[in-house]
Amino acid sequence: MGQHKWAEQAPDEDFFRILAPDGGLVGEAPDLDDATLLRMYRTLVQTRAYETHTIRMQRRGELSVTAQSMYEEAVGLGAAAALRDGDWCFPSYRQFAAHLYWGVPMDRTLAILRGGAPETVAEHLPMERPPGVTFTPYGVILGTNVLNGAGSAMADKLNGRDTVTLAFTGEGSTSEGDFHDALNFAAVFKAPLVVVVHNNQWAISTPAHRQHAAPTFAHKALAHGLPGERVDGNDVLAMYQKTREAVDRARAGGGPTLIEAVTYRVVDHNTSDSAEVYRDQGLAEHWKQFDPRPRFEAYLTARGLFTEVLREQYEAECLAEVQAAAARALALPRSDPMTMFDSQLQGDPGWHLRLQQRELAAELNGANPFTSIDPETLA
Ligand SMILES: Cc1ncc(C[n+]2csc(CCOP(=O)(O)OP(=O)(O)O)c2C)c(N)n1
Repeated sequence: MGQHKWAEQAPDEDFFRILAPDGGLVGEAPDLDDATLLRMYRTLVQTRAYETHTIRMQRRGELSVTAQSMYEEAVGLGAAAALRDGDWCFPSYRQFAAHLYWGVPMDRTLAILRGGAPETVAEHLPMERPPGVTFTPYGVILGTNVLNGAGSAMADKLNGRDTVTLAFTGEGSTSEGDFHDALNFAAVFKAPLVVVVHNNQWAISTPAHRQHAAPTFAHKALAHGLPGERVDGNDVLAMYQKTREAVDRARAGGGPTLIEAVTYRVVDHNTSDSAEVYRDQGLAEHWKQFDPRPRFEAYLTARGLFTEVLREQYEAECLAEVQAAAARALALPRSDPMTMFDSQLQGDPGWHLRLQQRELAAELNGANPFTSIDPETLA
């Protein structure tokens, strides 16, 4: 039986943009100093080096699985650059550029991909807030980090802090109940939350038009009564500008904003996926011309900031950084799989988790988890 391939629908180009695809200015550039622009550019180079290396590590069996943001790095980067020290970021698994911009050590994200200790969310969160933006471990369970982000934003509001929370989610994840619970709650209580919908048009093998019937993902803001923006997700400056406006509004008490970042998943969903099985790869090739990096380079060139020598210098530095981080991550002890049940829930986790706990213990001891446990003993 042949595999069905969905026909794709090109997204409407009616979105906010500052840089044209060739890097020329079509809007007013945000007022960013040279050091910040170069930090943003270096993060683009760093993210690509990091992701290229993590794929190599996965192929060598050093990581279980990893997702990439290659060709869509501007979403995480532009949005996160609009935060300031003390703010929070709740990323999903496709915004490594956001982590890297704020200096989250690469070995920390590599340890998560590797199943390295520490295991629990609680252990990953620093007790003392570090300088800069605090990142939660990236959310793989779709929709949850938007809900958690809404709670975090509300906590800051109730405690009188002027902190803003940025949460990312994929366009497929907007079909999860958690996403709507979060927007509804945040809008009613004016939580200082900015939600970026990273619309790369594919939720693994489901194209956006088979997944929801609203005209755009930004329209979901209308139903919940908060501002919605649609932005060119391959334009670093546009992502920065619209997120900055949303962050400033949230900090001033104006409540949440939803931003749809329109981009395209040029690469596979993750290292366990083969996109050519379910989609026509011609469009992926087409979208490579909107790569945010040469576009930003053109802007930096016009500002007298970019040279080939600088790019080569950054590439060499970033490769050395990722190799050093990989060596540190490989040296970390593996976490004990049984600890995944600790610190997640208070009190009795309930019979179903107790069953899973015993099934895992049986499997680790070489027994068949499905025949060696009598569920009746768990009641
Ligand atoms: C609650 C939940 N259901 C299903 C999955 C399996 N899953 C992982 S990624 C994914 C698709 C997500 O697509 P999208 O939100 O568009 O994000 P993208 O990966 O394209 O960035 C699915 C269904 C999951 N992680 N969590």
